[in-house]
Formats: sequence, structure tokens, C-alpha cells
Amino acid sequence: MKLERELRLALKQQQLELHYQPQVDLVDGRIFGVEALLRWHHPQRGMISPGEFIPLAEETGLIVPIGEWVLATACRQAMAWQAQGLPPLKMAVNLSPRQFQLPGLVAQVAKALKMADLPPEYLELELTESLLMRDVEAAIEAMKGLRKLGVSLSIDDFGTGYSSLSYLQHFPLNQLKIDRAFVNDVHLKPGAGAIARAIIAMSKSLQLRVVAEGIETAEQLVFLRTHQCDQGQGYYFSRPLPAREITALLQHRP
Ligand code: G
Ligand code: G
Ligand code: MN
Ligand code: NA
Repeated sequence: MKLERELRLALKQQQLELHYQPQVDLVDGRIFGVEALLRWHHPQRGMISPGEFIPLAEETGLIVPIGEWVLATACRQAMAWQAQGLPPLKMAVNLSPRQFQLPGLVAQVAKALKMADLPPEYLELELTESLLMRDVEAAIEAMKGLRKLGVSLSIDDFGTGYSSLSYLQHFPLNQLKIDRAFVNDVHLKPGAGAIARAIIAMSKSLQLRVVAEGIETAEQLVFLRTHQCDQGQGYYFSRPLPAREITALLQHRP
């Protein structure tokens, strides 16, 4: 069967699932949020990574119903954790370019929040630099609409795209995520370390939160903590996990 048809079915037949990766405060080690990451349990091919099917979903427009499902599911899960009496977590959701350009995006996000009864401050949307740079004026307008709802906005994979730094001050942002390519080499290559430090310093002066993604080792963690990176995410802390495993993790955290 063609992958496109299979992806259409996947949504209907509930083969899609969200995993969640903890985001950790680098000062006190607490989990303050999770990033929702899509997984496809294909009945024959096994687990298919979003890296393989998100581009197809973008091309075919299937990203629209898939994105709607992701937002609704992530918001519902965030509220379910709160209802269980766990400390409130921020839920981060990735948006692809086509989703971000959707005229009804603000309404879609508002609906997901309302259906889940989740206060907007617990939802954060991750955007990519290249998406924002396509049409800067339109991006600023779309971002303003989302901020008005009360959700926060983050730039994912920061440092790999081509953002003109001068635009950064005009985007109504809350957070930058340092791309894992820099984090990986942070203590090994002086260049990567210097770039990570520059992104941290710039985030602070623009009053943005800064998160390092893809932390895998204690050495990387020490470097980032030493240079006052606020938050981190990566296999060192936890892989992305199914909801019930995150629940267990949250129940047992200090
Ligand atoms: O989880 P993994 O590293 O395999 O993710 C691969 C890519 O897919 C990453 O770029 C990630 O941002 C993207 N991705 C994961 N989940 C979603 C999602 O729900 N929506 C969109 N648009 N992208 C996602
Ligand atoms: O583009 P984005 O940052 O949303 O992609 C997140 C992807 O990175 C997910 O597919 C997730 O599985 C992956 N990821 C998360 N932590 C690590 C890590 O420590 N190392 C590596 N190599 N990948 C990671
Ligand atoms: Mn992301
Ligand atoms: Na990223």
C-alpha cells in the first residue's frame, strides 16, 4: 500500500501515539515540562519515526488532521496529569511549516485548550527558524495571535537555520532551544562551545528562556550548567517515553 494511504488509515485506526520527553531545570534538576513527540506504530513495518512521515504529511496536507490530533492529545494528557494531582507541567508541541501557515491555527489551538480545559500557560509551541524566515511579517502576525491566546512560543533547533538575528527582537518569543548538534560537541569542539555560549548570552539579553536539547552526557551537562543554560532535555535525563511511563517517573521524582 502507498505510504500516504497508510498514513491516512493510521490516524483513523489509532496507530499514532505521542511519547513525551522530560525537560529539566538545570539548576535544581526538576522536571518542569515535556515535549510531545509523535510515533507511528505501523502494523507491518513497526515503529516509523516522524522524521520519515512528517515530510509526507506536509506534502499531502495530512499534517493538518494529524497536527490537530497531536494538539488535542497533548493538551488532554497535560490536563490528565494535573487532574491526577501531579505538579503542573508545561507541554511543548512541535508545529510544522504547513501547520503554522494554516489560517485556522489560532482557532485550532484555542479549541484544543478548551476541549482539554487546559490553561494556556501550560502549552508551548515549537517553531523552526526556517518556518519563521519564509515570510517574516506574516510569521510575526501569526505569533502575535498565538501569544494573545496565552500560549508560549519557542524556536526549535536554534542555530541551524538562517534567522537574521535582527528579526529575533521582533518575534514575540519566550524561548530558544539550542540545536543538539552544538550540544553534542559543546565540550569537544571550541566552535560548538562558543556558539552555545553565545546563544545562551543572547537569550539572556533578549530575556528569553534557553533550553539545550540532546544532552547525552554528564560532560555536556556540566558545560551547559557552568555557562548558565536554564534548562535541558536529552537522553541523559530520559528518552521520550509513553504517557504511563512519564506518569510513573513524575510520581517518583524527588
Ligand atoms: O522524535 P524524533 O527525534 O524522531 O522526531 C523527528 C522529527 O519529527 C523532529 O524534527 C521533531 O520535531 C518532529 N516531530 C516530532 N513530533 C512531531 C509532531 O507532533 N509534529 C510535528 N510537526 N513534528 C514532529
Ligand atoms: O526537531 P526536534 O528537536 O523537535 O526533535 C526532537 C528529536 O530529538 C526527537 O526525535 C527525539 O527523539 C530526539 N532526541 C531527544 N533527545 C535526544 C538526545 O539526547 N540525543 C539524540 N541524538 N536525539 C534526541
Ligand atoms: Mn522539538
Ligand atoms: Na529540536
